[in-house]
Amino acid sequence: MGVVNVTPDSFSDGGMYLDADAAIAHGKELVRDGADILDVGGESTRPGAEPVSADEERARIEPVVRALAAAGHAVSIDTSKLAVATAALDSGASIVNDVTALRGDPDIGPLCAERGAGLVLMHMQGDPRTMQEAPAYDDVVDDVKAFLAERLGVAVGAGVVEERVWLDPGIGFGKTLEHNLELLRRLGELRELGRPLVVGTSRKSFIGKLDGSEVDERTGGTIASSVLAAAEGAAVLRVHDVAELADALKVADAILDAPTTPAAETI
Ligand code: PMM
Repeated sequence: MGVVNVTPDSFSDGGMYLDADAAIAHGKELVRDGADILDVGGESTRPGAEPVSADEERARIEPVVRALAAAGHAVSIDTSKLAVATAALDSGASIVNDVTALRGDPDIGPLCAERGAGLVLMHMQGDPRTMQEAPAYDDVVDDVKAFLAERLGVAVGAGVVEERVWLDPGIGFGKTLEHNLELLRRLGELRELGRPLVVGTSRKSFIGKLDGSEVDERTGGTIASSVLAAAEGAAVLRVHDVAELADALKVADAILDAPTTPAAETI
């Protein structure tokens, strides 16, 4: 899953693709690099980010989703707002990536059910403005697992077909360095939920805490964490550096003599 942020302030690539044409060209490049899905987002979820209005978010993403879907690419919309999700599905997106797991706008559940859309449910403790202040868990893996099981139940209760739901531990969303490492180390336990796992470590600050890198220098840490997540059973890796990860996965697959991630059409 390649990231296409149409935002002025995402922590990793904010401002680079705010212009729709630049975002569309970037999405197409990610597909050439090996992305199976393009995750288009119009609101930054970085720690401390200010929310944007639905109208603004919609205006940012609509032309980008429309052009990329029209070019035949699978598009997910990274949003927690019903109006934005609706506009994206109307424009050809086929997956809603909701980092609030239906807590921001519960009507996204029935929307996905009605449209037959895929739905990514992600764990987050707190909200982006405050989530890194004092993250705390009894056992981070057990707590995230219980949360995802509960939200999967909510989605299915809203009519979403279980087979269309993917689950994400939300690396960096209300987690300390140790929480992130523990989740990645014990990712296999989340597979017991029976749904494909999405993992997004790309350029996140826990990498900088480990190797001292700035946000634009985190490709190595992104690749290491993503390949290990794949080896632990992640089905979808959400990254900015698609070409580098695609190469790394080819090598990992050859060594393990098995595909680390399943073919997109089988997920
Ligand atoms: N991370 C970000 C945004 N959306 N969605 C999912 N499902 N999982 C993630 O880990 C995730 C996400 C933050 O990264 P960005 O600001 O680079 O987009």
